[in-house]
Amino acid sequence: MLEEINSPSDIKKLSQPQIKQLAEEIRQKIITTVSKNGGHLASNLGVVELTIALHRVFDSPDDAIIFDVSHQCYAHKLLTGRYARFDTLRQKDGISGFTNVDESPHDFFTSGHSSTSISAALGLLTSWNQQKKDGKVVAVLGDGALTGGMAFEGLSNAGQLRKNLIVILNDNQMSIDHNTGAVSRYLSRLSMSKGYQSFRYRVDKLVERMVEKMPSFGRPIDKFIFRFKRSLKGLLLANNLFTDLGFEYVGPLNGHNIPMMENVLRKVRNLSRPVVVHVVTKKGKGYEPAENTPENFHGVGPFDIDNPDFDSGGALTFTQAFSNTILDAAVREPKITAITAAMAQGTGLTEFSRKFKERFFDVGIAEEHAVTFAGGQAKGGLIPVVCIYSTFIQRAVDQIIHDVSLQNAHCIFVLDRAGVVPGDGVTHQGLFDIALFRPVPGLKILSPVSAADLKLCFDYALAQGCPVVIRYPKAVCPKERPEFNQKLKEGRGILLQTEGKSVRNKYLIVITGSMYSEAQTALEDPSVRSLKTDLYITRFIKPFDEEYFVSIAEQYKGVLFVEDGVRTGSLSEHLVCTLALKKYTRTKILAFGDRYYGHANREQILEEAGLSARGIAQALMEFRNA
Ligand SMILES: Cc1ncc(C[n+]2csc(CCOP(=O)(O)OP(=O)(O)O)c2C)c(N)n1
Repeated sequence: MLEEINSPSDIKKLSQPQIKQLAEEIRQKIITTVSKNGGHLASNLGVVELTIALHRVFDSPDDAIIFDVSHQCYAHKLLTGRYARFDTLRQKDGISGFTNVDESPHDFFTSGHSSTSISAALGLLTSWNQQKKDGKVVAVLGDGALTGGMAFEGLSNAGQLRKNLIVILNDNQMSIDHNTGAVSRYLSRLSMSKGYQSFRYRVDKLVERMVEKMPSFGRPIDKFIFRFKRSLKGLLLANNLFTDLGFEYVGPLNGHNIPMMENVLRKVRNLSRPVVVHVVTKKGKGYEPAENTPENFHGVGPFDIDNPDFDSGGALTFTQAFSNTILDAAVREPKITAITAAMAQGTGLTEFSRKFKERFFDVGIAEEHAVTFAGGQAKGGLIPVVCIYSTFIQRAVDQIIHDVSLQNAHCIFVLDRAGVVPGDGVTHQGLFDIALFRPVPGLKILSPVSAADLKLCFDYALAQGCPVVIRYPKAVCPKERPEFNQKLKEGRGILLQTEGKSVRNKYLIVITGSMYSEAQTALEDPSVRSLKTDLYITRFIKPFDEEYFVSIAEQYKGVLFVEDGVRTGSLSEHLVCTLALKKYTRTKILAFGDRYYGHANREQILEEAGLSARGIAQALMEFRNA
């Protein structure tokens, strides 16, 4: 049946038994595709019925459905004409794992970062209203996304503007891991009150009837009556957070009961005020392993459906290397705390959270708060280690400048997924951190090359009295070399020399730590090998010992810079200028261009940007031939 669905209008005519079958087909399609391509499984399985109900009641794209983060948009994609391409999910030139404005008119926002849907939806609705365009706007966000401050900024503004914004709160009590924080506890209390909704309805009716019997005396009295109604209702039933902010509130509803949800959605469609529809769903619904441990099926690589097993096969990743590093360090240094913004597993903090419970803080999807909270902890004498993906720290640039660096607070920022991020696409690449943080005074930035180097960098960061950023990629650590164990010298890198030629006849490749494997592979290319090229691993992005570097670099026949970040604002660009001021101009830069890079695997993304092993070898050859 799913094959026949080309647009949401095709599902509007289906009977309820057909709809049930459709939901089952969507689930199977999601499970088989994600098992092959990887992707977000548990979140998508949880919203199949909700997505069907939304598309039966609303008329996308005349109405807009905006998914928060949008990692849960697979059923939406399958119902909006992307079934035929669904097998290409997250693959190069295939469809994205998130909503993407370039992909379909049904995707109103290119999303990937959390807690933005209410603001985006409210802006769209305001725009449509001002242009007298009909059309309803729905924001779908999870209870995890509701822990993000931006969601509350949006709610506050929506409560004030009083437009018919429809907010669907998809409450599965899970963020990636179990949701944390007071907001999460609050939602649990709401969803436990089973008879609440019908009670609320009866009280509403009763109050309306009482007020109708009162005579009208014009505007001031109307205002008084409105307040009277509110307080009477407030006396008879507890208002909740949403009603207090000016929203109607409906729920909690069973998010797997399509007819019931359709019924409610049809009613809220025509309200003249903002409304929150609180829907309770089961993350991972329909696939037992994901229902049992949804945290293991949030974002996954390919897996065997009958026997899922996510063992990395023994290869040490940077994430695991960091996990070991912080565990060791925390035993030695009791002042260390670890802070995550809902990414304990992804950043390698699960073990830390078990062993050092009282020193571990999952603050929810609240990167800005995480950073300022760390600033406060540091000022109080602790050494907070804030673990956030490079792409998500973008949110907290001001907090790093204002609340940490300006205070010279001794915080350590560990940026996982720096550089190229496979699979997730434009919203998740970690290409901006160097350019964003290099200009910040008082901040040190390190880019370790291996697991041993990561440990050295971490120990160095612990010994500083100032903020330090450590960035590394989503990748397996390269094989150790004795040089990687060299003690850190502030601002200086690691020089790996080839033998056989004088420096004047050699080329130098200068890399950020994450580019070591590709540079090394390039150097093994037979044509490049004959060039006798040396490698300088910068280790430090900042501070950088320029004098020392220039004294080395200017001896070479040419210097090729390879940096896994955007070129504008890069370290490479700065060093090329530094060398040029010394009248040395035989330089070339390989870095990411002034555009966004989509979903593909690491090699493909690097290839596209010219930074693959092949790209490096080619640049070196062209350089020589120039
Ligand atoms: C700013 C930001 N921080 C972190 C993430 C990583 N992340 C993706 S989904 C997710 C959990 C979302 O939970 P919820 O909104 O409840 O949706 P569910 O997956 O449970 O449906 C997190 C933390 C993100 N996308 N954006």
